[in-house]
Amino acid sequence: MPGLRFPDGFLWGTATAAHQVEGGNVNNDWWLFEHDAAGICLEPSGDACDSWHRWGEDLDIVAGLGFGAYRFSLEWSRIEPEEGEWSSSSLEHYRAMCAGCHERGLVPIVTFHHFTSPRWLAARGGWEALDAPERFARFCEQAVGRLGDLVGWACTLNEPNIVAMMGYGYGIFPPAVRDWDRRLRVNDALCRAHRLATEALRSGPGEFPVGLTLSMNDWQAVPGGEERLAELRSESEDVYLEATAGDDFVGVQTYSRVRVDASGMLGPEPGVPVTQMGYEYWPLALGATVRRAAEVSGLPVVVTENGIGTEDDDQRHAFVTEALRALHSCIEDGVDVRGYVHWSLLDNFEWVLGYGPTFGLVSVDRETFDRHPKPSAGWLGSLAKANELEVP
Ligand code: GCO
Repeated sequence: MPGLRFPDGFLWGTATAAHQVEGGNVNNDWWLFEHDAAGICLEPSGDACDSWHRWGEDLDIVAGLGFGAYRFSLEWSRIEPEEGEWSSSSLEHYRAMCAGCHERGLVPIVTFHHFTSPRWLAARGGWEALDAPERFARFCEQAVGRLGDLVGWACTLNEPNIVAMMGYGYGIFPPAVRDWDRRLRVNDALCRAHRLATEALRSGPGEFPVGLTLSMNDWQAVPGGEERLAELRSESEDVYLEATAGDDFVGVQTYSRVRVDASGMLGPEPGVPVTQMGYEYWPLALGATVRRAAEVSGLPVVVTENGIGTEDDDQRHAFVTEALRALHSCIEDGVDVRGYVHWSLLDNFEWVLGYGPTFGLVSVDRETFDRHPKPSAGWLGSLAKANELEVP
């Protein structure tokens, strides 16, 4: 049977994030949070995947598998270790990563903030500091000044909705605040940070698409849950989708669906398998969120994260196959989808849960840091190279 072909020039990549793979990120709010004796982190990030030193090996794997893009993030606390103090060597490190992508035929998709903030900003109130958006924009200006000519795509903020919800609403990310009003105010601060950062990135060297990435769920109301669903989705997604006005794309990051009744979010439906994260196994969610992001924002969409925490690589293969079929259906219906970036390249530090959940196409020996591609890595890389999904 003919396969499902994706548009010419479709971007196929895989993703990581600085704090989850580099190791030794001691100068940010997450390092402090991980070492809080009264905290909830199962284990510290420690050396992570030692990608601060092994990034060349990572890029070799990405290119060797057949992908055309690599998404990674800059660690703000390395580049600006103290307020207004800039590390030239850290900027050169990330410039070498961008150049290394180009040398291997990979488009660098650079995320400027992936959950972690410098200790000095956290000490001043984090995203509640009145000038936090301006400090972030200044960091983006400094970074793009050194990297802009090599950036392929730029993501200003990774999942700002999660930063606000988990850090200021549920209190399970730094600064562990549980105050819904403060969470809503941080939404506004992050939307402003995105706007100022976008201006800074566009003012620097280089020409590249700019957008934010958003954690999006396939929201489904059980009878009577419609109004509550609209409320929850509005404060966690729509407020950010509306802030993308004028952007070049919106990054959609989807893992599952969420059912809602009149009182709020429901747990997994009995009988539906769940993944290592406790999410329902729901690959079709990607089609729903891509359609909604395009509809609300009116922008081209890049899937900047999709994947599954599972120890069963065959399940990962099946999950991604169904997610890509749903994505292809969006494209057939006219949705402007520019790429698919799989989360993640490596099994890595999954925040509060530590190294338990395994999202990687490649496993990493926790002692030697040796990389071991799983069968799904070769399958997805070959699919990327062919730009076609074989239909079983
Ligand atoms: C997120 C982050 C990633 C996670 C991934 C799996 O969406 O939370 O972008 O850092 O590791 O989503 O949970």
